[in-house]
Amino acid sequence: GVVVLSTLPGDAVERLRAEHDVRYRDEDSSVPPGELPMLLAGADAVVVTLSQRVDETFLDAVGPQLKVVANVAVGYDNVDVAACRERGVVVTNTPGVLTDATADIAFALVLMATRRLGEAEREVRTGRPWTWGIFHLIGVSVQGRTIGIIGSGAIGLATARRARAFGMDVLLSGRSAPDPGVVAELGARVVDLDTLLAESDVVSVHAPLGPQTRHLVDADALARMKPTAYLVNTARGPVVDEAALVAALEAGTIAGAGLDVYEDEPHVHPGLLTRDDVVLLPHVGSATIDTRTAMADLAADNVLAVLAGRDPLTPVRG
Ligand code: 8YV
Repeated sequence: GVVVLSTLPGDAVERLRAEHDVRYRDEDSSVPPGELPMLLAGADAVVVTLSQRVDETFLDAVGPQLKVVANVAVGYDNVDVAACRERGVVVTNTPGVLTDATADIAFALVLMATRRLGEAEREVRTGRPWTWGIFHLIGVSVQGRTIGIIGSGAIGLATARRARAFGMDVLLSGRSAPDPGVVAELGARVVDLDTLLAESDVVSVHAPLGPQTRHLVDADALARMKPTAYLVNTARGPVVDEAALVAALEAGTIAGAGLDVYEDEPHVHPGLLTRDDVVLLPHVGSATIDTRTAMADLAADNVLAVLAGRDPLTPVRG
C-alpha cells in the first residue's frame, strides 16, 4: 500500500486509491516517532513533505518492502538519500513544476527589500501617521543594478530571467555550469562566488542544501558583500548562517535581506523579527494552488510509475 503523509491538493490521492490501498494522513506536520511504526509498517510507497525526516528510523519503521519515497518538494534535504539507495529505495522529488512560482517569490523579495515594501505596508496598516515626502520610505531602484544568483539551477535561472526583465545585470555562480545558450540569453557572466558577492547589489540564494552548501553564506561571505547590497534566500535556511546575517545587518555591512526560509523553521532568529530592513515570509515559495496541485500530481505519478515497475519520472540522483 501507499502511505501519504502530506495534504495533497487535487485528485492525486484518488488517483493513487484507484490502483492501491492508501493510508492518508492529511497533515503537514512530522509524525511523532512513536506513531511511525503504526502508520508506516508494510508500505510499498510513502509520500512525504519537507516536514517529515526520512532517516534510518523511518525506513526501519516502513520495512524492507518499501520501493519509493516521493518527496512533495524539489529540495530533498529531509531525506537520507544514501540510506534509501542502500536499501534499494527510489527517491523522487518535484522539480520543474515549482520553478516559476518560487522564482516569482524570489523576485518579489528583491522588490520588497529594495523598495521597503514590508515596512511601507506596516506603516499604513498600523495607522502610523504618514505624508508624502521626497525621502519618505525611499528605496533603491533595481534597474541598472546587478543581481548575483548563487546556484544556477532551474529556479536560479528563472529568477535571473525576471531580474533581466526588470533591467538588472546578472552574475551566475554554482556547482554546475549553466547552458551557454541560457547564459547568452541572460547576457550573464558566470563568476566565482567571491566575485559574485563583491559585485552584486542583490545576492539571491538558489543552491540546494547539502554538506557543501551548509552556511555557504557565512560571516566571511557576508563581509564580501557591498554595504549597500541585499541578500535574498528562497532556497533553504541553513545555506545562510542566520546568526552571521543578523550580525551583518546590525553592523550595517549589508543593507537588508528578504527571506522565505530559515535555519530552524518555523523558528525565526529574534534578531531578524525586530528589523525593518528585512522582509520575512513563511516559506511560501511554491504556495500557489496551481503549483501545489502539480507537485502533488508529480509525486503521485512517481509512485504509480515505480509501483507499476516503470521508471520514476523525476528520480533524485544526489
Ligand atoms: C515546498 C520547497 O512547499 O520544493 C521545495 O523544496 O521548499 C517547497 O516548494 C515544501 O518543501 C513542501 O514540502
